[in-house]
Amino acid sequence: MLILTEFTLVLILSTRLCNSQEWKFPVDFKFGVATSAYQIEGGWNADGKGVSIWDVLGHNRSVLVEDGSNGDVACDSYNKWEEDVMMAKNLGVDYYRISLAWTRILPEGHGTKINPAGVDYYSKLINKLLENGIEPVITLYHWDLPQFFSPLGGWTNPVIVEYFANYARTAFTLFGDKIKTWITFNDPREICQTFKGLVGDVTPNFPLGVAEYLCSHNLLKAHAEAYHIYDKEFRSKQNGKISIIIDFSWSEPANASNPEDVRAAEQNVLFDFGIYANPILDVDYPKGVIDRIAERSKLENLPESRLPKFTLAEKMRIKGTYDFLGINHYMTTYTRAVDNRQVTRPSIEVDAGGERFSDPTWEGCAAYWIKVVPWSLRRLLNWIKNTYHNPDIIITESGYADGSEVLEDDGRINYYRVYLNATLQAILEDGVNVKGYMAWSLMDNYEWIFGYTLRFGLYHVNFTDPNRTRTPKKSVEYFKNVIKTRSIN
Ligand code: GBH
Repeated sequence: MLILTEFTLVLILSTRLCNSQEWKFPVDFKFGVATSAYQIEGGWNADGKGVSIWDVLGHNRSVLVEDGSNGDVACDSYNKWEEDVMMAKNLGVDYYRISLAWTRILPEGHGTKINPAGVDYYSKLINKLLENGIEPVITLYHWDLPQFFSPLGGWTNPVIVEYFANYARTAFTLFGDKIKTWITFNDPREICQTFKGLVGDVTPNFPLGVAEYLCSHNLLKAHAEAYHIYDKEFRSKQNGKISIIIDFSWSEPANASNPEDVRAAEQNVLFDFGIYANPILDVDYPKGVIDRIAERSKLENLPESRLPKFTLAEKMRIKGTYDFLGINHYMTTYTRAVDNRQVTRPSIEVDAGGERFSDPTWEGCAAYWIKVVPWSLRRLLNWIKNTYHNPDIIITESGYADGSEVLEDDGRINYYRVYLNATLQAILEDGVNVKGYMAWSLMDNYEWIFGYTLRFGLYHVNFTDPNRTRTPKKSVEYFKNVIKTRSIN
């Protein structure tokens, strides 16, 4: 029996390796590269652009940034966009995913005063991409909130829902005739958990364990409003698709035969991912999240749960607001169950519970949170398939960081090789509907609070050169070849 099993395994493996005809990306599978506005554009106040919370952080509180830098110039894509398009074209990608700077379109963040130079910038970029056979994928919100909303509490204030809806409608009106794939938000988890719905440092009295949930609540409503606006006012003329991107960090039970660890890992998945995905792909927050926060709130002697409640009408308005699901994936941890019934200062981390750690044998990279653990991508794709009726999925970000100016980036090549292979396994062996894969990133860029210390690019950018010269790294040839042959080598 054992011999037979091994034999079968050898057979499967050799079929997979030898019969490369089979081990290929399906014909409708698309490849892409991704960037975001604040991370590449620069031109922070060019031609009438308004100020965002990241402009303010970069100017006034750059002590929070690893190298004290900001995105004032970044990759200077505000001027060098044509070169960016040529780089994407050289790779042979189907998609180039960019984000719009809200403050370039509506400098005040609100109202109807549109900045024509901003519209012109994105129109030129979109047209150039289309001329070169590349589909622009547009993210409306990749973290650069107009500063106007900051004193109001950013995403923790429900007034933001209407303002975002206004911005979304403006973007659909301006660019929708050329855009087939829209994304409302990039990574609610980062917006609401890492940055607490605002950005940067939070005061010692900041209401953690409340703010994160207010942010999620408003963000989900804003997403749903944008979806319905598109659906009702634009879809019939513009024929595009719209969805959200949710960051998925996978938690694996420390000991899979210990039910407590299994439960703790599942709870982490619900707090990291399900809390944003479930209201959209199923209905309401996951039961595990609702029950856990209610239980903790009771322990804290609160009259009601810290998790806000959706009305039935709100639940139905959010349910189903996706045409596919966007996933960013970087992080894997093990989770071990710990006794955390004691009352401490509330936060989403404490609510999520468990203790996370990584396996010291996992290969790392310059970004401490990224480990090369490709089976975790396959697991989370299967988790989505099984939990949410096998939706169409686009992996909208996946990538690897170097901490120095490496051009022979073999670590990155290996990363893409094994993660693309895990994607193929999920598609061909598990039947997950993955429709695309976008590398983060087209080029080295401003990595938020890590400044320019982490380099995620397929192309190197020289940040000390006023020209911001781009140079292909070795991974360009690799990724290009994957796209050309539609197979991994
Ligand atoms: C993506 O999100 C972002 O969409 C993209 O903009 C970014 O460039 C890319 O990741 C690479 O990081 O010390 O608390 O800041 C993933 C978000 C952001 C997750 C940084 C881990 C570090 C933890 N990542 N974060 S913290």
